[in-house]
Amino acid sequence: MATSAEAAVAGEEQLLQLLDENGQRTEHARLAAYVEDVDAEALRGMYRDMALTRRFDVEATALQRQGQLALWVPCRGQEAAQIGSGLATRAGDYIFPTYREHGVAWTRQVDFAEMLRIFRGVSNGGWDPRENNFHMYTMVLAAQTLHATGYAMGINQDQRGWDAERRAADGDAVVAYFGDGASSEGDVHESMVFAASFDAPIVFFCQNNQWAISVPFEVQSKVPLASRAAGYGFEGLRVDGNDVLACLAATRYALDKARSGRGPVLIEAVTYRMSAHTTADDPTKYRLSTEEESWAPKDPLTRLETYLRQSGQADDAFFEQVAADADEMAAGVRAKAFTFPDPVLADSFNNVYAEAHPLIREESEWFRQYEAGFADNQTGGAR
Ligand SMILES: Cc1ncc(C[n+]2csc(CCOP(=O)(O)OP(=O)(O)O)c2C)c(N)n1
Repeated sequence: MATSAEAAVAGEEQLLQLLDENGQRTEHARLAAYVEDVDAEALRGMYRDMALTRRFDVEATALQRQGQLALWVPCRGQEAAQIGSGLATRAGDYIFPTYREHGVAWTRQVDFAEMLRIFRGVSNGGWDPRENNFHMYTMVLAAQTLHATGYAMGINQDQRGWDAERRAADGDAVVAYFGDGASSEGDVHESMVFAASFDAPIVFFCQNNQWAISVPFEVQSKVPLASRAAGYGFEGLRVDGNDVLACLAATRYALDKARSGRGPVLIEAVTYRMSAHTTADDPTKYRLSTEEESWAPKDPLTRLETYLRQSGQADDAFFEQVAADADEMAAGVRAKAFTFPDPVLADSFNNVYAEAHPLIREESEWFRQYEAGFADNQTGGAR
């Protein structure tokens, strides 16, 4: 019989699933309890959230191609992992995203258009993280996992003296999102050691989309990422990341466990990045179209649509309405993006430190003089 390590190497660890790729419900004794309340309306809502996220992604990609955004980071294919996990959170929970979590942002009521500010280059952020407990995007891989663990340890301080029952009912938790590539960063390791040592209320949610730009998953890890959790002394779950119901159930379970003081959980959502890494990337240079095609039948939207139709929980009229709403949303996002004012350069200097700093003041003055040098040219004056 294979040892657990050998089984992990062979990728035999169980993939948790509630909705298979043919759109059929599957039984799962452990997860089922976490989606008992999900009725037809909730399922339609999840479909709608995924469809709007995909439509937003298409619109943002088009805006980048038209020169209106400096860059776009598509999330096509990862909608179930994002909507399922995002919907599992409570308002008081705090989310630390990477840079691709547009669907999670949507579940936290962050306005889609506001999310374009950073990619249009008019802001270093785009939204106020305190309004929705949804942190700024983090471009430095895995840095946010340290912030997230620190925040979760802070929650422990705030909730000191609370018993497990009160924590479960009223306690807060943290979700840290990162990718399979980021899992190779030392920051993730340090975050997990601290989180385990202090039973920090945190769920590490890794979207394993198989590629870290051009580096395949096999180079990041010899074992499924979920199995790494055991090395830190906490639980790891390997979930079908294209199954929105399984992602919802697994994240609800993990958040319950973490917030009630029973330690962190690592979720590895096995999914696929169907688009390019960013609009600056060309995946045809490093992966085969046959691989991309092999993931198409697992599409998270298609499988939920199949299930909703076959079980009579949604009809043509519903899907037509969602498509129309999505087009209307996309037009609104586009129109709003054009209204963003140009950034004030002085702010870039003023926002580096909370208080005045002599070096920044010096650099700011140098830049002011540098810019003033162009004024003569513009007015045609002599230099
Ligand atoms: C510390 C650091 N190293 C390298 C990079 C360059 N970089 C940007 S995205 C990326 C790949 C990330 O892959 P993964 O974590 O799997 O996330 P994905 O983009 O696939 O969602 C790399 C290497 C970076 N942003 N930060």
